[in-house]
Amino acid sequence: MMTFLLASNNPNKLRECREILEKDGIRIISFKEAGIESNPEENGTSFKENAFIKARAAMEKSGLPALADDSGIVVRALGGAPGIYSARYGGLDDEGKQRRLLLREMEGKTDRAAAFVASIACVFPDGKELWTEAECRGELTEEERGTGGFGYDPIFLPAGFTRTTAEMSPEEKNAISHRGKALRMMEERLRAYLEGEEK
Ligand code: ITT
Repeated sequence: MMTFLLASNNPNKLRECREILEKDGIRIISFKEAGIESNPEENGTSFKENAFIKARAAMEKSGLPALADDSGIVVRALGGAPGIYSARYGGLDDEGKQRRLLLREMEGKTDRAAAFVASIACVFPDGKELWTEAECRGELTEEERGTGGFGYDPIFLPAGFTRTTAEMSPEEKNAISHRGKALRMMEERLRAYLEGEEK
């Protein structure tokens, strides 16, 4: 059994990471289950830097291999905003208010291209570090649709689909999402690394 601490305070990320990774001997535990708290300042300038800040802090506090997800939505017509600031877009901490602000900022814009990005860092107590990143391209809707998922899902339409990620089942979203893709790549890297270690 491989146990990883998920360095996240976002319950929706914890749920999705479990849905995607927990099989074939991989187990994810939360901060609560590990009995620690960690909320380092995410002062990096990229998704990658922030993912490593969170994973390293959690590994140091717990002594466990730690996985972190830093993610967000990148909107072309807004020069890449909200990007790494997605969780506190406009200084707002309410996901509904963030979505309404984003739709307002996009009013009248014909270029609605957007992408979700997920950067996954894994840090082991022996200092080994692994990293993967993936995106899910699509566009912003004009209004909210669906009640599944979290964050910006009700206003994100993945390319080639007619439903938002909030109108999809968890399985459908995970099959195409930024987080699903990046975590499946991480799983391959982890298994290869751990197999190599045993030899
Ligand atoms: P942790 O840092 O504790 O993991 P967080 O929510 O603050 O939690 P981030 O800084 O990585 O995490 O911000 C990610 C934000 O991007 C998240 O709060 C959502 O607003 C948005 N986001 C990321 N993935 C998403 C998804 O799959 N669906 C909808 N919105 C998403």
